[in-house]
Formats: sequence, C-alpha cells, structure tokens
Amino acid sequence: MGVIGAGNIGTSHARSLSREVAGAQVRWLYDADVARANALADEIGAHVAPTVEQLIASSDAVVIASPDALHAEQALICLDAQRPTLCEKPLAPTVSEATSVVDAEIDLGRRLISLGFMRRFDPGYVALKESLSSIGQPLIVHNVHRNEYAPYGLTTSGTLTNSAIHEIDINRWLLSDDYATVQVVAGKPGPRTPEGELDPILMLLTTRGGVIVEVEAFVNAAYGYEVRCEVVGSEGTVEMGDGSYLTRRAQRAVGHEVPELWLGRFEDAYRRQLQAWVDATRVGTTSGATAWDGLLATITANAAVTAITYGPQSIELPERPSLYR
Ligand code: ISE
Repeated sequence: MGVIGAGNIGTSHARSLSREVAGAQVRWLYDADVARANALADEIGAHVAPTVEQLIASSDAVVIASPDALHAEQALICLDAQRPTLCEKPLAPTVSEATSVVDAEIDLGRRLISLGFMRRFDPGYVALKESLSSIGQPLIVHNVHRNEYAPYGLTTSGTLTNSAIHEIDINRWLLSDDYATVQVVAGKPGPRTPEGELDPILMLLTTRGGVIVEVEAFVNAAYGYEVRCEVVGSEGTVEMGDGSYLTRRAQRAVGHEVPELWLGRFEDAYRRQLQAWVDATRVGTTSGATAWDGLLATITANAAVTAITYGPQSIELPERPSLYR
C-alpha cells in the first residue's frame, strides 16, 4: 500500500494498516512535509516516495489522506494508474472536481474508489440503522456534531463541505433516501468564532421521502468532540449517544470523558473501514461509500453553502449512472 499524507488521519491509517489490519503492508508514504513523512516511515518501516506519482506507480493500492483540495487530482492519478483507492472524505470540496472523478471512473468502466465515510462502519451507527425497523416510520433525525476547536481552521463553507458532510452522508445511508431541500440557519457567533464566520449553525434538510434531517454543526464547541444522532419515528425513537461505554464516578461527579478529536470516538470505525477495504481490494471490489456517494454529498454540501446567502435551496441530483446501480 501507499499512503498519501502523514497528518492526523494519514498517520492513523498508516499505523492501523501496519499494525491492526490483516492482509496489507504500508510500503510507501508521501507528505509535502518530508520530515513528517520520514518520521512516520521510520516508525512503521516504510519508505518515503519523492512524488505522489511515484508513490502511486509503486503501490498496489493507495490511501489518499491529503488536504481536501488535493483529493480529486490525486484520485484521478490513481484511476489513471488503475489502483484501488481509499480516498478520505470529501471526494472534493467542489462539485466540478467531484464530478471529474466520477466521470473518470465511468470512463474506466470499473469502480476503484472507496470513499472514507467511516461512520458507515461505526458500531453505533450500524446498530442505529438496524434498530430503525422497531420505531415505525422515521420522521425526523436530530444530529449533533461538535468539534472542540475548528479543525484545520475551518471556515463556514469548510464546516459544511468537510465536517457536516459526514451527517449529509450518514443520514442518507441511514434512511436509504436522497435529499430534496436544504437550508441553513445561523444565530449569534460564539466568543471563539473567528471574525466573519458562522458557528454554530443549523442545517435543515428534507429528504425526497419527506423526512426532516436536522444537524447542529459547531466546530468551536470548546469542551471536546461529540457526535450524536436520534431518529424520531412514528412508533418510538432511537438514539445513538456519543459512543462512550464507561461511566466513571469520582470526586463527587459522575460521567465519562469526552475525546479531543474524532480519532478517539471513531477509532473502531476507521479500523473496520480499513479492514473492509483491504478485504475488498484483495478480491477486486470496493467497500463502503462510492465516488457516487461522494459526489452526492458534495452537491448537497455546496447547496447548503449557497443556502447561507440565498436561503432554502432545492437539491438537483444527476441521474445515477449504471456503474453505481
Ligand atoms: C474531520 O475532517 C473529520 O472527518 C471528522 O470526523 C469530523 O468530525 C471533523 O469535523 C472533520 O473536520
């Protein structure tokens, strides 16, 4: 395998592929910061590739964990070289770049991209999806997505295309439904919100089947990282908490620790996602979300960005190509 990017998530994927996931070895790493790539390469016994192109040419399969704006151009090189690829979300921040990847895959006539919407592998979300049949018809989904501090200094559009895009994908997957409309409501900024940005925000989506999906996205929530989801159905509700399983009582307080970053909360999901991808790659298929799912999420996130300025938007989706049926 080759891993592009030795930041937070690239490091986590490279370590996990080397130590926890069966059937894969990380041979190549690339990062624009060579010192960072060298340190990780020494740690896991890999080599540093001088360029992205060389990494892709030398690897049987590739993980793209670079900054969002580079995902599409690197995915295109992987497709050109016909390498199975696990591309971190988002497929791209813009609709035109995401479309170029889907078009290239269609031209190739084969699916090679698996998209890193890892929540689809999270035991909490999997259990939530399985339990939906016990609450009648889903009517409303309430979502909370909070970061302790804005990762990578996210701006408001980044909150939608990088962070809340997880809710866009996971609710579509939970409900097996596509979106029809989106609007965004912003209140007063918190004291940690940078000048000119909106945070927290509420994104309100409706699905084609008529379900309301409400998302609180708060990237400067100060106290830690938290993700919750509650589905309200016609016969009951089911709620996924923040994924903590231990309750601690000490110093006259009861509770549990809140992680700083998503890597803690979704550790299991990331590992399961990598194992599923390696297993799929070995038999020539993909796993989890596809490039098509990535394109739909990027279209929806960009409609939400437009909604900030122009009010509620209807979401126009292209027709699903046969490669993704
Ligand atoms: C980050 O890139 C992730 O993917 C995390 O899961 C998400 O919670 C965070 O907000 C994003 O910035």
